[in-house]
Amino acid sequence: MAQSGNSQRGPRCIALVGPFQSGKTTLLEAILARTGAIQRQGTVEAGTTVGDGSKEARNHVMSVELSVSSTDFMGDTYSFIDCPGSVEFMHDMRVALPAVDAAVVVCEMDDKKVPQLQLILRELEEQKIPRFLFLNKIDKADAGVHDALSLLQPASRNKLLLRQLPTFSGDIITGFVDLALERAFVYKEHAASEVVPLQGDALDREKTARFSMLETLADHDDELMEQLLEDIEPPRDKVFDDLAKELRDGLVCPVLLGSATRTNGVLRMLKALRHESPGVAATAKRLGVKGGSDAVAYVIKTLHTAHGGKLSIVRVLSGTVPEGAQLTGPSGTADRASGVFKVFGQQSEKRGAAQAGETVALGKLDHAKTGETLTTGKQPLQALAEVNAYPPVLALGLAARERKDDVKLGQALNKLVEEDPSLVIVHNAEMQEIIAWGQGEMHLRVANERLADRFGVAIVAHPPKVGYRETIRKPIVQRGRHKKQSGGHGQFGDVVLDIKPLPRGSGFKFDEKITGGVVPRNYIPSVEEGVIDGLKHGPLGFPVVDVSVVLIDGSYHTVDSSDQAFRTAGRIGITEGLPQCSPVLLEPIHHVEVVCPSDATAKINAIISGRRGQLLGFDTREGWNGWDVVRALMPESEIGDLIVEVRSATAGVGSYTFRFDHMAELTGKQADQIVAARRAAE
Ligand SMILES: Nc1nc2c(ncn2[C@@H]2O[C@H](COP(=O)(O)OP(=O)(O)OP(=O)(O)O)[C@@H](O)[C@H]2O)c(=O)[nH]1
Ligand SMILES: [Mg+2]
Repeated sequence: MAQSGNSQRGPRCIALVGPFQSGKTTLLEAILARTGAIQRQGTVEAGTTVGDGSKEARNHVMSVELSVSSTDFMGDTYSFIDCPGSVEFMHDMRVALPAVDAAVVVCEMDDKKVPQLQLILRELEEQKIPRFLFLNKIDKADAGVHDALSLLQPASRNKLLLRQLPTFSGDIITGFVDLALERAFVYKEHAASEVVPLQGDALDREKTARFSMLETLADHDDELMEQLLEDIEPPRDKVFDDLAKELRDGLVCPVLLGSATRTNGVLRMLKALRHESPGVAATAKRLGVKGGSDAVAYVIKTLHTAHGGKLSIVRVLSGTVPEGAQLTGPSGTADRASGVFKVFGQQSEKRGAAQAGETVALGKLDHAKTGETLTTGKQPLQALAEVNAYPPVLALGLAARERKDDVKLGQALNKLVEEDPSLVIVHNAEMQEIIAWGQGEMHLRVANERLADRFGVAIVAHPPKVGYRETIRKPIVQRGRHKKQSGGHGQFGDVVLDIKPLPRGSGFKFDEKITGGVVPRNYIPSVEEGVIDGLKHGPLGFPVVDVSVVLIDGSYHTVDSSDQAFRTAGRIGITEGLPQCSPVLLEPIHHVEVVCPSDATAKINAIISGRRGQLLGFDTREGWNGWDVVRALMPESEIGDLIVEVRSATAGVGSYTFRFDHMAELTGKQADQIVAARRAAE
């Protein structure tokens, strides 16, 4: 077996991914303890893990951003990217994936977490990332592993391939047989498993399971298929080569067993990575990196630390990045790397040049953004991957608690978005508010905490304002007259406006039918401006739409008339006219598409109906086994926190997108309340 010679594949970069709370951070801790990078294995409960080192992660006892830690194992360096499991923080994982050699998908035998597993596997499948499944929490497993595989298989597009067979003492899994090595082990808590003889019943089960593993491999290897048919025992090297090749080509997903808290199965997993996961050369090839004398690096993550300034965590895909390297980004601008750092959770330690395969942090690359490809060459490189954040689903209005912090808030938000582009900041001029759009409740909460703790800006948050409008239902002809005699020069403007409602969605139309020059031509644009001024704030307190105004009559004064006077007259005319036109409130209605696992569809329908939604129907979600898409029309005011209910009805995986559809009249008690609230606010 090819036990040696793996260092030719160089430093590895491995993502730890998987459903929420499946044990990724704990597994990283076990890996770091097992490889001697830390003396004692910490726990997430005690807040002592390397992976969840940030203040926000500790506070919430969950991962809220990715975290990188490097360690050495059997002569090679491995950088592990501990990714958050929550759907709300998935962008960190998605944008880091292009640079990794392989992913370890940490999962559980839990049917409730299968849709989330499917979501994550889908990302890996689409990005063509070789992946292992690490079936964690085996210490408390109560289902058979075969049941687990049939439970998990629907989440994966490629075949799950059981690499290890559990062995039991009573109902408790006490060890495993490695089906490739054909060797039996018993777990030792926080120590290497012990090899035991493979015999009796375990041997029989091993033969069956091994045969089924080989059959799966043989689906893609004719020679192996022949050997199986002819009852020839394939050489062990061939089995390992097939495992490595089929993993790399995305044909199979090997499944390993273990317990992160007990450090069981961790060494086996590391060995599987060592022997079977591709190295940086294969990853560079997958991404289409052309080797040459210039170094190429991919930015996995951007951090603005409280003290050290900006750090860009990169994977070097080819060449060498020395301290002080000039790195050119896609825009063609070059920055000088001020320091090359080894990263270990929250710690970064200065080190020398980084070689191909290594994952390090680079200091002060002012222009570098997450997901970009940098080069030591002069010419910018094409993007190796393009990972756009999912559209955000929840909005929050933000303001600095103290006015003096306004500028600081703006700067802090820029940095926050640079760290996490799945957060979108919108400056809404009409509403005069800053809106933070995020991936969910926790995502926005963590953003606020970062603003306060790391950037020192205390925030007051409020629900974002709904884009209400108003219109009229009846026409009127209204005079607007402005006359002022103050001191010398007076002001005079006089207009007659024919105000009429227009069909929904028409906006505002202005026209004139002036004859005989009763309003001189040059003043007419000012009349229109005055009308527009008046429409900004209708009788109910909102901008007025779907109105036609025709200037039909008026009068002027040779000395006292002016643009300003006619503008004022126009505003007076519309402002006095509108309240007599039976004004009515309009609310924005959006077309909403909710995606959810099919077993939650009925619940989603109920949620939509409960929020004044009009169901348009549902279909199976194209390309998604076991998922539906529900379409509806919903008022904007009801969409506000829709995601919170959708997530809780779908074990965290449901989501939605929306786009504006139309404005609809809103009357009755609800409208009265909105108008009253608006008046009170003014
Ligand atoms: N029984 C048992 N519990 C485990 C095991 N691994 C992790 N846990 C527990 O599972 C919970 C979640 O562990 P984490 O390591 O934070 O899981 P995670 O996947 O990093 O969570 P997120 O990053 O927030 O998605 C903790 O309570 C762990 O103690 C295991 O092997 N066995
Ligand atoms: Mg975690």
